[in-house]
Amino acid sequence: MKLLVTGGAGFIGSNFILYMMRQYPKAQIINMDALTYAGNLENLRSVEQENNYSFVKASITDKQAVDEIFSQGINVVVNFAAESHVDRSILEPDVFVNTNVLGTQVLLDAARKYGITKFVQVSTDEVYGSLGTTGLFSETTPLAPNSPYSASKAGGDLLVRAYHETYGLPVNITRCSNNYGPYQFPEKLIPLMISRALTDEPLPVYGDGLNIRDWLYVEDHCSAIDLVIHQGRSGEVYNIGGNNERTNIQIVNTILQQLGKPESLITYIEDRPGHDRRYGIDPAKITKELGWKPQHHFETGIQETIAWYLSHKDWWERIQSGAYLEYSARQYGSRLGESL
Ligand code: NAD
Ligand code: TDX
Repeated sequence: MKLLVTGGAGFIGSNFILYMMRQYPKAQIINMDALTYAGNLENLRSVEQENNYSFVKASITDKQAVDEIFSQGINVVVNFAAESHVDRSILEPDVFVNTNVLGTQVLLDAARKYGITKFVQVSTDEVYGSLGTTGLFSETTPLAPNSPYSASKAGGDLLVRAYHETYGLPVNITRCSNNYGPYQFPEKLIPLMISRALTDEPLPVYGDGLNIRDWLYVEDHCSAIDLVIHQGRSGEVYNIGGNNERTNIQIVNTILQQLGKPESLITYIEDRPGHDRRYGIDPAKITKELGWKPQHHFETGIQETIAWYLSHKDWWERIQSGAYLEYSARQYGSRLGESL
């Protein structure tokens, strides 16, 4: 397998590369990432010297760079590259459309030209919009995105679908619920609350704190994508989720309890515009068809995750100070002939 992972320096992409290198020591893995603020090569320090791993700094919107990489004989593509933060999409939608829609189309064109055997589009449950108090998202739930982020992800998904229907490209789309685990950028709920609680800063909870997310440990997402690469039926969508619905305030309280910090840190602030009330995934299709099962229980997974951020304080402090960007420049700047 010669695997192209786009967005491999981000949270899920870097966990996926580490997972695949453990599972398939003989696979060639190319990580292509534009190294936006969310890309952190420090996540991949443990594998950067391996012969079967390489890194290319490039944007998925750059046709020439993408063509050059595909011309090396890639056979599988997993597209993680995206702008991924809902709040940022509300402030700056254009970069979301550019990467998540147009960038996906650039990759699809190259995948077509070079005849790849599998294109996996890593998407999100947010494309389905918001649930009421009952029901779950299935693969046939109509798309109803509510934020510029989720609309741009839905746009990417529709192009992937169209390239399958029109050109017969062998694709799958995966739609996963909220991930948690090591290396998540500290702008997202769990690492943000942990890092702020540890420094006794107020914890900003949007609205009434009763919005519900369905949490999945990142490694369980990785194992699901691995199965989709190898066994996913061409053209199919697979929802991925572990049936772990929690309100945001439950998550924040769990973090406070484990860190021994007071509830007085919680500060309710104005709600996120267009804030989806509830997400919940029905994973019956991937469970039945591909035999996928999550290995991590939420109660232990969240404890381990909090412990990871506690023992990797230097990792998130280097992000907060911007020092992680210097590492990329030192590690790859000269090799790439540019200053990152
Ligand atoms: P992330 O923001 O941590 O990482 C995104 C990565 O993509 C970064 O390394 C960034 O540098 C890179 N990138 C951004 N624009 C690029 C471009 N134009 N070209 C190349 N690389 C670019 O995101 P994440 O949380 O790891 O999410 C990865 C994927 O999974 C995204 O597609 C996201 O929509 C999807 N997803 C995330 C979650 C979640 O809970 N985090 C859940 C479901 C789906
Ligand atoms: O400071 C905060 N306060 C707060 O109350 C932040 C950052 C979030 N929240 C709330 C908003 C959401 O209801 O917590 C919930 C989770 O927020 P995020 O971590 O921003 O995630 P979400 O908006 O649910 O989207 C995530 O899951 C689906 C990822 O960021 C997406 O990339 C993925 O597609």
